[in-house]
Amino acid sequence: MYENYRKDDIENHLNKIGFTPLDVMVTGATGAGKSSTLNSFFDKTVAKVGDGVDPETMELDSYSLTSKMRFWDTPGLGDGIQRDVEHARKITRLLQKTHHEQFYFLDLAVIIVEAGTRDIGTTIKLIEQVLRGNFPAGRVLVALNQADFAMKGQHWDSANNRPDAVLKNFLEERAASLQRRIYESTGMKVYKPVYYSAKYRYNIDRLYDLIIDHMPDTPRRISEER
Ligand SMILES: Nc1nc2c(ncn2[C@@H]2O[C@H](COP(=O)(O)OP(=O)(O)OP(=O)(O)O)[C@@H](O)[C@H]2O)c(=O)[nH]1
Ligand SMILES: [Mg+2]
Repeated sequence: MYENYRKDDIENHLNKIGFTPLDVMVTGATGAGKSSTLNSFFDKTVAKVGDGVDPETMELDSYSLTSKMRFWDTPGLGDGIQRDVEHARKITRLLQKTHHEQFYFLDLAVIIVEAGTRDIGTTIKLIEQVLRGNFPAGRVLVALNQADFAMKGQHWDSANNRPDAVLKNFLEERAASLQRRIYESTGMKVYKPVYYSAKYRYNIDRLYDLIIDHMPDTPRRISEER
């Protein structure tokens, strides 16, 4: 479904960068729905989804959507102190990976946050301890998943596969508050998060738009960053 979506926009951007594919890391707290989100992009099961009890993704896995765009699934933080240390180390290694010691490998990072929780401690920790210092702020995007369950399943209009007016309002406010809280806690300015449901494939195109609209047009040259 997304193989041909905004193909020209993607190609034009990537021509400016000068190489392909665009490497996008998907990150966030455990259980936020990173793997489910990737499955929605691909319209099939590519990444293993958890049963909601134990954390599922333990390693880094990459999936190419087209020859132009590649996604990296990562293990979520918030799953115990020792595991968090190991997972943070894996993610950091990916963030520091380079092409020919000239360019950094990753172009963008997307942080997935559960729409139904006000607890963004793990997200803040991820930004402060892993992303900040290893990755430029302008390349970090934030998205709220599980839009269907943000009010514990209430106000989800399942007949039309979308939130009703009450839930929509709630999600809008959540997005604005998340953007503000990230800035207050970390000093990082992010674009207003989009909200979507990986489970019901609601607004998946909005998430894809967020990525396409904020694709960088320069490579991350090592010498320029540090
Ligand atoms: N209601 C609802 N549930 C979802 C949605 N997306 C994911 N889930 C559920 O949330 C749980 C965790 O999903 P995963 O995709 O495994 O989450 P993850 O972020 O990859 O988790 P880790 O790999 O442990 O870091 C699973 O039970 C999913 O079915 C959604 O949009 N709506
Ligand atoms: Mg996972």
